[in-house]
Amino acid sequence: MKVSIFKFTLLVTIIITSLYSLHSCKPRGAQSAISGDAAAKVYVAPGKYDEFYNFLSGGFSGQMSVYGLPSGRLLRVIPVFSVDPEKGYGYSEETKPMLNTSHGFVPWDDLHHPELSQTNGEVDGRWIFGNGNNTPRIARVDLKTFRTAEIIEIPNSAGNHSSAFTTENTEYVVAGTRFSVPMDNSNGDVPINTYKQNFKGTVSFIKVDPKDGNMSIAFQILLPRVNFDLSHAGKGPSHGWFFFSCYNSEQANTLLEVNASQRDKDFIMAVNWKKAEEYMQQGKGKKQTVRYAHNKYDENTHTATSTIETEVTVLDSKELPGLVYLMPCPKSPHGCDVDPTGEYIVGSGKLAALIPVFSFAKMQKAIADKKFDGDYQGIPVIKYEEALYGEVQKPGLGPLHTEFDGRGNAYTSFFVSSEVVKWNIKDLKVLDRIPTYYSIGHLMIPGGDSKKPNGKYLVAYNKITKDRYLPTGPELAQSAQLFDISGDKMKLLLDFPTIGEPHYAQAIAADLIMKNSRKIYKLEENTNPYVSMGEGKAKVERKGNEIHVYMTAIRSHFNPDNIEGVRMGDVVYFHVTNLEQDWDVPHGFAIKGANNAELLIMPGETQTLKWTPEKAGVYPMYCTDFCSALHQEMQGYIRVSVAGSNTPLTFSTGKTEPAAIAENVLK
Ligand code: K7E
Ligand code: CUA
Repeated sequence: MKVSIFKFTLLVTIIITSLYSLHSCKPRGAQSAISGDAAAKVYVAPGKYDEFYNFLSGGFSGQMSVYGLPSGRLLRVIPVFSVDPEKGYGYSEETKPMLNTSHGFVPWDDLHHPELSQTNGEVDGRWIFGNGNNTPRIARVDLKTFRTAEIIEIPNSAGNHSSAFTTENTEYVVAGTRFSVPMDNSNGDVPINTYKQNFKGTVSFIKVDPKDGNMSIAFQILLPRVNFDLSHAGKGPSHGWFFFSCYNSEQANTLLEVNASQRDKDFIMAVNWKKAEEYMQQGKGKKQTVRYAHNKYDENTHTATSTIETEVTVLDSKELPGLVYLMPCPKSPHGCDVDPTGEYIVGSGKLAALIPVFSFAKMQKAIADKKFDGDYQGIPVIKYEEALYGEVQKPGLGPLHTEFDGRGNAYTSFFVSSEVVKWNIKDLKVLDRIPTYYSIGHLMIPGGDSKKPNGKYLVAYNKITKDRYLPTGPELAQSAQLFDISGDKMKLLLDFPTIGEPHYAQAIAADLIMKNSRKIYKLEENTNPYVSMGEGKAKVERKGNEIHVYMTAIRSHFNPDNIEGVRMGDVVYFHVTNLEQDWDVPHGFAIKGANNAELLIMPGETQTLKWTPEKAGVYPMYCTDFCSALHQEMQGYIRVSVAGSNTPLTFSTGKTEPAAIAENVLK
């Protein structure tokens, strides 16, 4: 047994290594492959706007980054699952609750798949969702503000990878567990090798409120113990269904590299979520006690709240006929992509030498005619040929993901052979192929997983950069590559470096977002309990050993900017309100020695920095964002006295003698 495992590993290693080495040296003609007019096609003149917003996941950075296309210019990094000292996200008192989980404050995650909200199967520019792959979560980013508005944790799950994909009217976004695990409400203290007795899989459907985007877990489906990898919703005729790729149907709990690559086929799982809704209405869901965090950011209080929820409703796929079916799919499927018509479902087996394309209509007929090949852990398995539309033969090596151009063509990324392959969905013929530098993961066409792709550009997100840029030590930025796909042949236009490790990305026409983009927060709508509505409202208050500084910031001073009477043992809260009402005039706030980041406060907003001084002395504070010609003058001091001192609590701006003395200390 041991010997055969090692032989197998060796074989795989030899294959992968030899394939990889083919592509780790620069292919000849890499430069000449770029045509002379490429530069003109990506040139966006100074002051002109890009045509598309491109939202990239940051992978292990936990953030999303926003680039313009076709220029490849970086426009913004949106903090989602990771703290961001640049913006004070996760450092200010107002934003800390966004990163709360059932495990407490988690300052990081691994974000893989951004997905834009859709209306009638088209991207609509309201929100973009993203998955937390480590501590399972889904985030919703509001595209009016480019800020994370909500994060919901997923119970009974570990490694939320097949997420955050949406249905055609954003009825649901989904989450599927990458790892099968013991359920949260069961005793998890079991031997790992009792996987087959004690571990289970789940997928979760998260309802999205069409008015405000608020998320809630509608139901979870209890499933066979496999690993759920990726997913996509049906659309058009297949609306009402959701498709998930699964690997490890071998149910291995160790050395998956070998042990989960034994079977010839794993599965694409088809979930009838309309049926699930019916079962929910019939009361077939079972309530389970769980714990998960649900965090929301309020735009008027500029404050996040975190609530721990304690219940989830579970539908057991084994007991509820018609809810879930499996389609065999060769071999270790990764991507699971549905074409714009909703009829074709493309599975990409990482170790398969072909791409299977399933037909939704055939799948429905097979179900009606009960063309099953028995069951797998109690779930009916549809016969492969009965659901199969056809196979793309010899497309390349290591297929991962597929996007569509809306003209009947599919584009699949091949990690091992490091290329994008264009093929026709109807006749399954390969039409074109183009190398990527190097080892592409995801690829993206604007709207490429929706009903209406914009088939002008394709971007490849590559895993390995090697010699594409100036060397920067052992680690290099990941590399994206922009291709023109408007003609018969794909053409490379541009390379651009990216942040973190982008997995999936999405793009949308700029005008769908620009017109709604928010410029300021209106001061009169600010309901933060610690707001100072004007300079006259600035004050300092003592509450026991807490000092609350109600501070204002306006070009180019803070009010107050001299504070005395803080004592050792006090905890100081700076509640800074930016009184500006002009676009693009944030003020920053930082104080010497704070074990924290800065605040970066938008016009009309209030944010709070918590500071515990560690010894008596005078501490400078200043504005960190260059806001005016006298930005450098935007500074002040806080005096901290020894514990028990009787220095009165005073505060002022522009007075050499402290004028205002806090009332509760005067008496
Ligand atoms: Cu292929 Cu997380 Cu979408 Cu990466 S996954 S590439
Ligand atoms: Cu305010 Cu610089």
